[in-house]
Amino acid sequence: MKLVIIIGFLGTGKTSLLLKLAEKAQSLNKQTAILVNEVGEIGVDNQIMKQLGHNVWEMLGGCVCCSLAGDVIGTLEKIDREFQSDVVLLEPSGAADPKNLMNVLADYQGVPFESLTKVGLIDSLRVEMLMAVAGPLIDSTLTHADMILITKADIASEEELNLAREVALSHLSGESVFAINVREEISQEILERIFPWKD
Ligand SMILES: Nc1nc2c(ncn2[C@@H]2O[C@H](COP(=O)(O)OP(=O)(O)OP(=O)(O)O)[C@@H](O)[C@H]2O)c(=O)[nH]1
Ligand SMILES: [Mg+2]
Repeated sequence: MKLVIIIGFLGTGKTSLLLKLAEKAQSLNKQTAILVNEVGEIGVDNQIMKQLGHNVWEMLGGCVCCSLAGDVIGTLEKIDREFQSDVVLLEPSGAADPKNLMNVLADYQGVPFESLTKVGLIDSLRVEMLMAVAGPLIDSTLTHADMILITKADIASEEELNLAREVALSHLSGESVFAINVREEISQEILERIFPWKD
C-alpha cells in the first residue's frame, strides 16, 4: 500500500485536500483508508468523512508524532493486515512535527509501503504570521515535504502568494511547488505526483 501524509499547520487546508484525494482515489477504484489525527477529543471532520462513505480511522486526544505514536503504528499495521488498502491518506494534527513523525514511522513493522509521499501545505493567507509564531514547525514541515502545495490561492492577494512561493522555493525547486484552491479540481500534474498509479 502507498502512504500519503498531508502535513500542515492548523486550519491550512489538510482535510479539504484529503477529501479531494479520497474522492479521486475512489473514482479510480482504489481502496482507500483515511487516518485522521486531532489533538482535541472530538473529530467533527471525521464524522463528515464517514458520512461520505470513506473508511476513516480516528486518532484523537493527542498527536501522532508523540503521545499517539503507538496508535498510528498500531493502526497502520492493522490496516496492512486486515484491509486490502491501495492507499492510506494520513492527516496528522496541525501541531505535528514531521521530523518526529518520520522517527515514529520507522517503527512500522507491516509490509513496507510501496511509496511514501509527504505533501507539505502552506497557508498563503498566514505565511508571515505563522513564520513569526511557529517558524521552526513550518520550516520542519516544508523541509520534510516531497512537494509543497500553497493553499487558499483563490482568496490570497498577489503579495501573499508571492511570499508563500518565496518561502516554499527556499525548500524545494519550482517543479515541486504548486498553488491550489480547494474549490477547483486538483490538477492532473499534482494528482500524478501524489498517486503514481500506472493504470
Ligand atoms: N477559499 C478557500 N478556502 C479553503 C481552501 N482550503 C481550505 N479552505 C478553508 O479553510 C478552512 C480550514 O480547512 P481544513 O481543510 O479544515 O484545514 P485543516 O488543515 O484540515 O484544519 P485542522 O484539521 O483544523 O488543522 C475551512 O474553512 C476550509 O473551507 C482553499 O483552497 N480556498
Ligand atoms: Mg483537518
